[in-house]
Order: sequence, then C-alpha cells, then structure tokens
Amino acid sequence: HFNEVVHTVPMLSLGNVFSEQELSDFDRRVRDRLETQAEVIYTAEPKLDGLAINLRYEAGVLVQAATRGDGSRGEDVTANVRTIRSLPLKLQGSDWPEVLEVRGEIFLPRAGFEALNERMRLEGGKTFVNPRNAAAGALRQLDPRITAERPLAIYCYGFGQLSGGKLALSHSASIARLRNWGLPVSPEQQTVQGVAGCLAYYRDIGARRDGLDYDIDGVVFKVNSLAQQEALGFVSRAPRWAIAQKFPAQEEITVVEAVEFQ
Ligand code: D41
Repeated sequence: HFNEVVHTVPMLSLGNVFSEQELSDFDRRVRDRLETQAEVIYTAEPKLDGLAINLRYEAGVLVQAATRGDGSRGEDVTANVRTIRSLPLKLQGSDWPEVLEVRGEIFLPRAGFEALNERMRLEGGKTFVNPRNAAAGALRQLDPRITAERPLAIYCYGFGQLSGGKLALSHSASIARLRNWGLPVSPEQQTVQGVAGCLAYYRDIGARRDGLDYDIDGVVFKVNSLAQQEALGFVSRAPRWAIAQKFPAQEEITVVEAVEFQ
C-alpha cells in the first residue's frame, strides 16, 4: 500500500557492543586506523528505540519521508510523517542546501503511549505492547488522520544526500545546523573525549534512563571529526566510525502457570 522509495544514499546499519571491553576494542580499532595515540572526540547520544526514517527537504520544504526498509529501499510514508507536530514542513532560515536529506528516529514518548493505550482500552480496541510497536503502527496507517491522533516525535541524528557537500567539519556542528533550521535533535547529545568519556556518558544515561520520556536501548557514539569519519569509512553496511553500546536486556522472573499442548 505504500510506494517504494530507493534511497539515493543507502541507510547504513549500526554495529553493537555489549560491554566496556568491546567498547574499548572499538576505540582501539578507530585509533589504530587513524594512526593516532591521541584520544578521539566522540559524540554521544541515547539510542532511541524507534523507527529509522529518511527525510528529504528540497529548497527547505519537506518533500519526502521514507522508512529505512532494508537500507536500500524503504516505503514512502510522507503523508504520515507530515503529521508529526514538532517536524517543520518548511525549514527556518535560508542557508540550507538545495537538497538536504536528514536521518532520524521516529518514536512515541511514554506519556503519549500511555494516553493512546488508555484510549484504545476505552474504545474496547487492542492495546500496544510497547511504544515502539505503537509508533510502527502509527507510521503504517493508510489514513494520515489516524497517525495525526498519535503523538509521534522525532530526533534527527544523521545525513543522506546533501547538495554542495558537508554542512560543517564535525558531526556535532552539522547537528547544530539542523537545530538552527528548526529540526528536532536530541537535547541529550554531547561530545565526549576518549573511551573514558564514552563510559562516563553510558553510566550517566543508564542512571537517568527511567526518568527519560522515551524508551532507549543503549547509547550511540560517533567519531566527531568528519575528516576522521571519511578516513575510517565503512565495513559491509555499517560505518567504522559509529557504534551502539546496548544496555543489558531487562530480565524479569515469571511463573509458568500452565502449558497447553495442541
Ligand atoms: O537513536 C538511534 N536509534 C540511532 C540510530 C542514533 N542515535 N544514531 C544512529 N546513527 C546511525 C548512523 C551512524 C549510521 C548515521 C542510528 C542509526 N544509524 C541507525 N538506526 C537504524 C539503523 C541505523
């Protein structure tokens, strides 16, 4: 029911680590490839548990929004994404490139999720298991009026096609330009120094996780210098300059009450 969109620049995936040792190994590989002993500057941000999207602005106007799909082809969900209140249909200012593709994560804040499930219960409908499923359902509605009733949000964190080349010399400065154009970016994004800075950030966000108004499943670190990003390049479909450090899976004890054989 949705038209296919071929991504002009493929949407990459993100490598994962699950321990301090693996993060340290990642940082070591980065410094070996860059042939530097100096500490690398990284950007750090929460890893939102949502849906990756590509937004295409032409002459400052949102003309297309496509899901990540398999990274090469996604689905055209423009009409639904246009209902996201915090997302500008027209960028502020005038210094944006003619073609600006921005990548981000669409998510449903916890408060909106609770309100939506409450409404679903009252209407006698099905409730959603978690905010991510509810966000995915909202994005796949054929009637954008239904999507508009679900309070979706988005934070932008990356780039696709850009006419006229890069926006700045660093990732953090590029993100700052998005913020100036009115695009929503994570207020939790910071630059940190070396693996020690990454681990301190991971612990701080981990401690504050339950107080955030959205679900996260880890943190993402990106080499801040775009020159260093270019020197590092990619392996298969993932950049060598970025990594997600995941939180341990949340475990609960439960009781098996019955087993029904069929
Ligand atoms: O919050 C996220 N889920 C997130 C996903 C993030 N903060 N940054 C990301 N950065 C990238 C690159 C480094 C490729 C620009 C990502 C993703 N990718 C990503 N999301 C889904 C697949 C890849």
